[in-house]
Amino acid sequence: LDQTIEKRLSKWMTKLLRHTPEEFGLVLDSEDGSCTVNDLLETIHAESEWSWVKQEDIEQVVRNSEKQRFEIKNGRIRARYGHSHNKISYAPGEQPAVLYHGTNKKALPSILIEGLRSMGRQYVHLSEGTDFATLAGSRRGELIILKVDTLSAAQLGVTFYYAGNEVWLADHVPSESCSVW
Ligand code: HQG
Repeated sequence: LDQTIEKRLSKWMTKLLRHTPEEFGLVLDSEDGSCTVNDLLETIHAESEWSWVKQEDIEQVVRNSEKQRFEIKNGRIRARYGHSHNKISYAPGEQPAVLYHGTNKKALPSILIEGLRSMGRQYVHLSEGTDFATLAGSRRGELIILKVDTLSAAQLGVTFYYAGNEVWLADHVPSESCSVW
């Protein structure tokens, strides 16, 4: 796969595994959001422009995703984070004392009032380091990195879930636990 096709296939897989599987007749496990690689392949093939895709192409997309968006285990594949559609259950984890969230200048005033909300996704996305936060926040204007004091958030009732690859998720993070980095 050349890089352009790889990126387009990755977006198509993202749509299926994070956002609107049912629109394409794909059923994801209600707990972990996975399906068999075979079911995904069949669904991908239903669009004629993608009828040529092979399992190894999917594996290439999974392997090359710089953010490790997908995970394959025992013949099943899922998006690790980013879902708008089904709410995946993750095991709660022992989160680091500080996590980061990348956002933009325009969103800041509202975040400082309401805290971080999951908006169109199922969870707020946080990361252990600032690289992932920088990638996320740079997508929509002037980058702002917020530092989240997870102990204070936990005291306010927040549970953090680990999605892998340094990515942590939460339902909501109160503004009291956020500060500009
Ligand atoms: C902001 C992509 C106003 C929040 C990324 C963000 C990430 C608020 C936007 C992953 C707010 C939601 C997730 C509030 C939060 N008022 N704005 N109270 N609370 N926001 O895309 O975290 O490439 O749903 O700061 O790189 O940006 O798709 O979340 O700006 O890793 O794999 O509302 O998705 O990864 O935007 O991105 P999103 P996100 P992929």
